[in-house]
Amino acid sequence: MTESFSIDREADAAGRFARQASAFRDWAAETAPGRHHLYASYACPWAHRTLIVRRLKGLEDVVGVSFVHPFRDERGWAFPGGEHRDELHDWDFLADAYDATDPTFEGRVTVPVVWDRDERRIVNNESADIVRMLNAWGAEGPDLYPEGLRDEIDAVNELVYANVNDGVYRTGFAKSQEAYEESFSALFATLAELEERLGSQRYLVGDRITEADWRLFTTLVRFDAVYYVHFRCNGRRLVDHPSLWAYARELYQVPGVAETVRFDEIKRHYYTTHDMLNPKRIVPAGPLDMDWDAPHGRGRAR
Ligand SMILES: N[C@@H](CCC(=O)N[C@@H](CS)C(=O)NCC(=O)O)C(=O)O
Repeated sequence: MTESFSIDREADAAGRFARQASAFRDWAAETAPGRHHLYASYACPWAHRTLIVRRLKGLEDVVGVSFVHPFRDERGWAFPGGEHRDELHDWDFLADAYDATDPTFEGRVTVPVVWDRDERRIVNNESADIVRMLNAWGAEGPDLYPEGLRDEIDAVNELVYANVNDGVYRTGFAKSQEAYEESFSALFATLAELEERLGSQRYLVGDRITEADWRLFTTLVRFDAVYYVHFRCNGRRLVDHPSLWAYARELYQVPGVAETVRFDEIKRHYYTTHDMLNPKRIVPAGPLDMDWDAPHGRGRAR
């Protein structure tokens, strides 16, 4: 067993969780039906972005997808069968894709991954790149990274990534009280800032939904079910932020998006996979008070 499969998490000397950099960052400017295949997990917020963009850009018949099982042990993401099988190679583990691409790869095996069937290798395993490739490949649906808004989208992404997307992980995987409090404060300060912003505008950037919104959404949708409890992000719940909660419901209700949200897999993954946080692997039954289909009321002038 290599070190790369350790379940424990990396941390710096002060106990701060440090996410590894993605290893495969090639850019595929175009695709052809069946050429690229996505490896994803319904549980993972980074993979979730790519599933949403694949759906919204009408790429479901162009880019195939295989789903890993939500439970992950020291062998990494697996394809035990049924709904969770590798549609292309019948591999047992996602590590096989990394191995086939670079036998010397020693990092953590992560989702999402875009596999190139012609070149028989991973092209890219960084969700930020993958959403942009999918956005460029898909002829349908809105442009999620429009030319004139790119600087502003990049700026919002940076804040949301550091303090919210990665922030919940840094809070949950902190190995010291100081590291925990540092990311906890940044997380809730940023959520307060976003709450205010979304009180006066409908979306994060401009007057339309962009990739910035989907990148925030996949963390928000997991917040009360997982991060509030499992990662000790218990400052406030999503439902305690009226604008953010209505905004998240609006995004959830965009046609096609709800089908990408699998609360069963999300909860099962987090609560059964991180034994250092939840050794008995009991999956909390709540929340019981969130109606994602309730009217969001975001269309009104503000
Ligand atoms: N920067 C990567 C991060 C992906 C990532 O960390 N994915 C997690 C799942 S939520 C993973 O596969 N973790 C496996 C592991 O750490 O062993 C991206 O955005 O694509």
